[in-house]
Amino acid sequence: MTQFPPLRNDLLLRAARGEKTERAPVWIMRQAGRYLPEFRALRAEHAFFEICQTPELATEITLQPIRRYSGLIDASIIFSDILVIPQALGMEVLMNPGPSFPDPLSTPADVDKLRQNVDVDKELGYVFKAITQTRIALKGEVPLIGFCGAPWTLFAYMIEGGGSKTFTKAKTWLFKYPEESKALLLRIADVCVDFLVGQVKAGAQLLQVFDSWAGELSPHDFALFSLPTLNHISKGVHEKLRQQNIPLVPMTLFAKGANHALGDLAKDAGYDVLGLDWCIEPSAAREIVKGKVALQGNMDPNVLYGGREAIETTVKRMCEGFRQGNNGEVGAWIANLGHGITPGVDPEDVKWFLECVHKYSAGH
Ligand code: 1CP
Repeated sequence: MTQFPPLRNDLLLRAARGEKTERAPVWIMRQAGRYLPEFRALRAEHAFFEICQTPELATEITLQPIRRYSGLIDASIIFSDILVIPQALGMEVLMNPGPSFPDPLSTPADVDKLRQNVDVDKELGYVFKAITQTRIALKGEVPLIGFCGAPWTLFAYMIEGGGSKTFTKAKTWLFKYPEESKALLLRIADVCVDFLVGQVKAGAQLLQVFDSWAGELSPHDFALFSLPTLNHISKGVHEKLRQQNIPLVPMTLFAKGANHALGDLAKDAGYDVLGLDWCIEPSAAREIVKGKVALQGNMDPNVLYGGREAIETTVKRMCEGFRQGNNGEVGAWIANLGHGITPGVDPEDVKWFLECVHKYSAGH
């Protein structure tokens, strides 16, 4: 493995391992993206997946928020997308402006069209290269997060052919072809395992699994279709890293909208950190997970449109909330939004959000 510059800010990793920290580490989901003028300038010159597939460009964009918010932001996340796994499975994905699949999976017979054995080094080696280059370029300023989409969320894109409001096609599969659906979900999960292990080998210091559409499933169906694949990923990653004598890295699960499952996820899903959306009070989440996992989140991203006063009041409340619960025991917490930042936010308001977290989270 490459020798990287020593890490100078380990707040994120300490909090992810459940340690109390002098203040909450903070980063922002989708922090390298369209709200940044420097991102839009580079994006105007290059197609979306061209950036993902060109390590120099992916590194540059990953570093943009780190440069702009130097000293205020505690993690970087590699610039890529969850849809690189469907691409590795042989599907065409366009970005215009949202994701679209010209040839989605219509029936279980279409699964035969997918690549049988995905060699992640061959298909996704460009992500690994970008990770290694980014770790070097970061010079140890903050840790680098690797990520992938969760099987249910990727399954939904592969069948819907893009985003959806109702998920009718993906759910038709679940309810009409449950066994075929489970088999496809596990096939995706196997690629997730190899992809995440490859990211750690390349230099990722924490891994996050995004189950963005978890909340579209009933609690029963989440437990039946998504949870087993999330367990499979955490177990598989840990096993493969151990087999190869590679130190384990913390793992975060962001199952958006699945707050009903927090207790089960904290008990034995195999993740160190659970990401929260804004639909649960931090103190209530603390009560549910006890001290078993660290928590991440959870300000409504739209508060960033509300002006400085709204941001400050909300951050202050959030900090107080994460301090409460679990009988007053302060547990580990990584400050973040409850979902990705959106394109219209003023980057100066983001700076204010970060400053407020620094100010009000002391003691975590
Ligand atoms: O034209 C553009 O520039 C496209 C905008 C964009 C960006 C900046 C897309 C298209 N993806 C990304 C980067 C991205 N996507 C990152 C980069 C690292 C970071 O800074 O965080 C990450 C982690 C993602 C993950 C991702 N992609 C998720 C999971 C997180 C979430 O927000 O729920 C999902 C669901 C996607 C799919 C996707 N890719 C892009 C868009 C617009 C979407 C969502 C579309 C939809 O609503 O279905």
